[in-house]
Amino acid sequence: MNRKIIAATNNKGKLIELVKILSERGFEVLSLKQAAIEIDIEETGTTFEENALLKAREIYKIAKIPVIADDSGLEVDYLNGAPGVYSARYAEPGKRRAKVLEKLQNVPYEKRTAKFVCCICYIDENADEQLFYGACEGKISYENKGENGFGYDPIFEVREGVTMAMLTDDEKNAISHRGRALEKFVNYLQK
Ligand code: ITT
Repeated sequence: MNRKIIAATNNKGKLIELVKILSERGFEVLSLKQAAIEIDIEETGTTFEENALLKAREIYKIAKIPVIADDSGLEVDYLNGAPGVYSARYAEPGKRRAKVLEKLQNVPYEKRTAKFVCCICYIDENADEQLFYGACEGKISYENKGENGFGYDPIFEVREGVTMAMLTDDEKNAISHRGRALEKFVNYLQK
């Protein structure tokens, strides 16, 4: 199987993960840059699926070849699910993790539960649309730890004392919300 697919994202961290996971499964993944598409899509949806659909449709309209879009975020139980769908806009760049840590100051460990969620939207060569979901449960740490990954990874503990940013790429992809959603996508195509 060698299928060409455009990854409809401007997020470098996501792109690296999408390329790694999908190229290992026989896909040829093109970035927006490689597809010569320069666009900043306004995410007007209020749910992960709405935004994933919106991004995939916008790129499919331009490229007319299969597209995959990822809408994802961090849901913190103590914050009633925030930052959630607004994870990318929760605070100024570079200040988002600090904002979560500050809001959870003095919150005991057992109440720091959170999950990463991901909705993948795939549009195929016939313009058929499919959605796939993945989640990864964990806890918010008390401080940043680890250098790998991106976004909220350094404050998301997958087990006590170990953040997502302390895992290797392969370890993250095996358990992450994105890895799980993509696994479902790959299984769907193999059926
Ligand atoms: P595109 O829309 O161009 O794909 P984006 O960064 O705006 O890029 P989202 O709207 O889906 O993407 O925002 C998701 C945010 O959630 C992202 O910016 C990160 O801050 C966070 N996030 C998602 N997946 C993550 C992961 O695997 N590790 C850490 N943070 C993640």
